[in-house]
Formats: sequence, C-alpha cells, structure tokens
Amino acid sequence: MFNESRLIGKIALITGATSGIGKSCAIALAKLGMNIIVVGRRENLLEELKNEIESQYSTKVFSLKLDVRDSSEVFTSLSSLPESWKNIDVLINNAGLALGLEKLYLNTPEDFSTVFNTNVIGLLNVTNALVPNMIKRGTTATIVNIGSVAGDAAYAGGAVYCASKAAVKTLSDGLRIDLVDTKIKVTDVKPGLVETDFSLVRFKGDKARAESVYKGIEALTADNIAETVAYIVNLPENVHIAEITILCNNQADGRTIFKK
Ligand code: NDP
Ligand code: 8X3
Repeated sequence: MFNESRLIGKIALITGATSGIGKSCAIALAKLGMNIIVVGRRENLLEELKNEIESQYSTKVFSLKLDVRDSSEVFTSLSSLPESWKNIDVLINNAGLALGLEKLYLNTPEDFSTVFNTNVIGLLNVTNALVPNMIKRGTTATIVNIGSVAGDAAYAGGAVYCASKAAVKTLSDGLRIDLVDTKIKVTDVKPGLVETDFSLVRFKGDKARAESVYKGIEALTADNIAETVAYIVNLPENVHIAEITILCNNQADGRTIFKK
C-alpha cells in the first residue's frame, strides 16, 4: 500500500455502501482522505455509516438513498447533487446480489429480473449518469466495477448470477475501450468467496444455510476487497489495472473450493 494518498479532498461515489464490500470501501477511501457519497436503499444504515466515518476521519459523507434499478430516480438524483458533490472522481459500482441457488429453469422471473436489474442495469444507470461529467472535466477518474469470479464460468445453480457478472466483465471491457482517449480508468475487481451478507440475501434470510457457505474455509473479508480497491484508485495516473481476481486460500476459481 502507498504511504501517501493522491486522493485527499476528491470525491468517491459507492453503490451498495450499507453493508459488506461497499461499506468497507467507504471506510477505506475515507481513510485516504476522500469525501464519500454513500448509496443504498437502507437509509438508516447510510446515516449510521455517515456518522461513523465523519466522527473518525476528517472527511465529509453525503448519504443518498437510491435504488440503482430505477433509471429515472438514478438520473434525477445524480443530476441534482449539490454543486460541491457533483464532481465525482471515483465511482465504485458495487451494489449487487444473487438470489437462490436453483437450476436455471427454476429461477422465478421476479428473482432473475431483480438480479439483472441490479447487477447489470443498475451499474449501467449509475455509470451513464456520471461518466459524461467525468469526460467533460477531463481530469483523472477511476471506475471500479465489482464483478466476480462467478463471471468467469457458470457453476451449478448459479447461472443467472454468473451471467450477470460475465456482463459486468464485458461492460467493463467495453467502457475501458470507449474511454481510451480520456483519463478515465475502468477496473473489474473479481472477488471469490467473501464473507458478507451476500449469502444471507441469496438464501433469503436462511441464516444457517448462509453460514454453511463459509464453514471449513477462511473466506475473504470485505476489508480485504476494500484494501485492493483503495490500492487501485490510489495508483499513479499512468497505471491502469484492467482486471483483478482475488481469491482466498483453498479457492482456485469460482467452482473449485477445498473445505476442511
Ligand atoms: P452485501 O449483501 O453485504 O451488500 C450488497 C449491497 O448492495 C448492500 O449495500 C445493498 O444495499 C446493495 N444493494 C442491493 N440492491 C440494491 C439496489 N437495488 N439499489 C442500491 N443498492 C443495492 O453483499 P456484498 O458486499 O458481498 O456484495 C457487494 C458486491 O460484491 C455485489 O455486487 C456482489 O455480487 C459482489 N461480490 C460478492 C462476493 C461475495 O462472496 N460476498 C464475491 C464476489 C462479488 P441496500 O440493501 O441497502 O440497498
Ligand atoms: C460471489 C461469490 O462464489 O458465491 O460472487 O459466486 S460466489
């Protein structure tokens, strides 16, 4: 990790900041001196995080209750940010989820729509609402999309989620190409198993089933991912990481895990 922050006073917007990886990213970037716009649907958790960060670090937090699936809400909210919060230097597209671990043909339309509308359409909504102003400003900016090793290959029962994360990889690659004549960098961060509320959400509140995912293996933590994200956004201007895969020990890829 660098000793010095290049990011003091700059602004990061993080989607899905109410828990897990997004929350850890908010804290890690605040530690680097960034002002943070935290986005999520659970307003009370956004307010708690704002208080936690502002009481510990000399940075400001703007809390924005937003459902990333709702295009008009996203464009309206992001275009009406206060003047001092408009110039976003770092975007972390993190909001996302899986629902169920069923055979593809058993996924309900409600569930597969929610997964695609959050992981893919939500990422597009937020990105397209912010990138034009990043280009107009002409300054260095970084977009980090939280993909997954699940996007590299399908696994049993995970096809819908895996396809959504494959889309995140392709959108990241395409955006990097479309921004090649700018100072905007695009990185796809692909974690393996990270112990967060992810499995609790996937299994719709079944705590025992969610906990069993992380038994017999020391999974990554949200902080492990946030440290890597902080490293990426704090790199010198000429260094552009296209993609990074982060696994815990005893995980080899999205499908190969050894548990004790
Ligand atoms: P969490 O369930 O802890 O966090 C998910 C976050 O996404 C929450 O803050 C939630 O906020 C937000 N979110 C979900 N839907 C919406 C929405 N419609 N609008 C706005 N925010 C939304 O899980 P993780 O931290 O693990 O997940 C973060 C990202 O990391 C996801 O994209 C996930 O796919 C990815 N990932 C996770 C891995 C893991 O093993 N945990 C591995 C690889 C990638 P709220 O409910 O308040 O809206
Ligand atoms: C989340 C990790 O292994 O549950 O992207 O697909 S996994």
